Amino acid sequence: MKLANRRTLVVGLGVTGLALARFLKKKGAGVTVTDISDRAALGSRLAAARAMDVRLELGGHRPETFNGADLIVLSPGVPHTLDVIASAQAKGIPVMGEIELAGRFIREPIVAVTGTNGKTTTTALLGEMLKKSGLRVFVGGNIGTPLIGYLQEEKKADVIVAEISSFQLDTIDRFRPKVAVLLNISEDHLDRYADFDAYIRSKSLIFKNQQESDVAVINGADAHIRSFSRAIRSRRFYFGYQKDAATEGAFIADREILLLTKAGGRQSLPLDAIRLLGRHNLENAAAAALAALAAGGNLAGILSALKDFRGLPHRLEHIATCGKVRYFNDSKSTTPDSVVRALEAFNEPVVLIMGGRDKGSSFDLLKDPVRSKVKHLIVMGEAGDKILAALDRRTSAAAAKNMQAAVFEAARAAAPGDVVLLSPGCASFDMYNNYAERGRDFTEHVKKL
Ligand code: UMA
Repeated sequence: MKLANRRTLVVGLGVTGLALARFLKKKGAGVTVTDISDRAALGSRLAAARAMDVRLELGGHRPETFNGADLIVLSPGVPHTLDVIASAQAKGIPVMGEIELAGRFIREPIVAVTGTNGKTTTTALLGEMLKKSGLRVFVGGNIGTPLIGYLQEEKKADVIVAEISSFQLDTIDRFRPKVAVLLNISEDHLDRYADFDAYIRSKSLIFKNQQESDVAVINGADAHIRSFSRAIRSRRFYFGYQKDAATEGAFIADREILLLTKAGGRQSLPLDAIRLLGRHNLENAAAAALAALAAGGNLAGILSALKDFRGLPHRLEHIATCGKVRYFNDSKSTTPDSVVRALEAFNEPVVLIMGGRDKGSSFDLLKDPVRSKVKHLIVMGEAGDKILAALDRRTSAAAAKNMQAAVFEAARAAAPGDVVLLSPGCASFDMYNNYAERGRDFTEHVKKL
């Protein structure tokens, strides 16, 4: 793909936009970066872009700029359905996302991980498994380091592990991962997609360009994934709790994860080697192990990574024990389904803090788990009333105006032996810049107890 002297337009000046501008400049392209935000909101990203000597068009997107480009590259947070983009595309101007552009230049095999929940944990764990198997690994994508950044690195990798979001999949064309992992699908981002089916279609795109020689790692019990899995061309490995003798994959049993292949191969990972909490994390571990084997990892490396991996911040993170009450920060939980998974990790009574900005999901699936596990529910943020309306009226519940009040109320309601869990099931943007800020706020108030 020739980029030298082409007029390229980067849309969005976040971490992706900056990495794109750097890459395109190095390739000799003319680069304009446009962002809907104004200078004041862009802060240090503006200074970084200025240092790169690119044309900047801020505070809005001008149709003339889009129509005058030879190539438009989108950041994941920019909906590809924007009028300015659609009309440039209608004029024949190529439009692609960062992942597609990176995929055109990366020569190493890519292992791509997607799913509604668990993709960051699985990506990080998989990266460790491959590293401990002796491979040189680059880990990037939605996890925080744009994939295109790999092309600027001096050090070359044997394999690329990429967390891929549905937003990133929406703008692929030829992107073809050697191994593609789809963990699960539940309602999410319904504020950006027309409906749930459109979101499912977006997730299925991870397999779109795979061929027979590639590998798909799929959740065998997920009905949404099953609805299209027969159409996948690559070799399918299933993971989950249901053992199916006819399939290759990972079966989670009482004491071990069994890795089974059609050729009769049978390897075992003892569950007591896994430090992560919750059933969902056993699924993540099983998926990561299968993907690691498919990408050239070995059992010793997989086991060693499982033994060392203690999870990521803001994901069922044990932050303190106070008065024999254990406090967990699960701020990364931004969907109702992830709250259900977090609750499954505990046998103790839970005081649950939920709420934030609603992404259009239904909270109905929380009714039974909350009734059986939650002794007191505290809601906060914009979605508070919607959550309460979806739950059993008999649930003991209160509303809190901010995190400090929520933590105070949780400490009051909890008895020795209970768990206090922040698992919001919503986005954070009504009160915070991101989920990490929300998790840190929770942690600070808990530490003050
Ligand atoms: N913008 C426009 N026009 C628009 C919309 C946005 O110019 O119509 C601008 C914004 O003003 C902002 C910039 O775009 O300045 C931000 O771009 P971005 O939202 O793509 O953010 P990045 O900083 O580039 O981060 C993105 C991912 N963000 C999103 O998908 C929303 C990061 O995932 C990812 O880590 C990073 O690229 C590197 O790949 C974050 C995320 O929340 C963690 N992802 C979602 C999730 O996990 O659920 C999908």
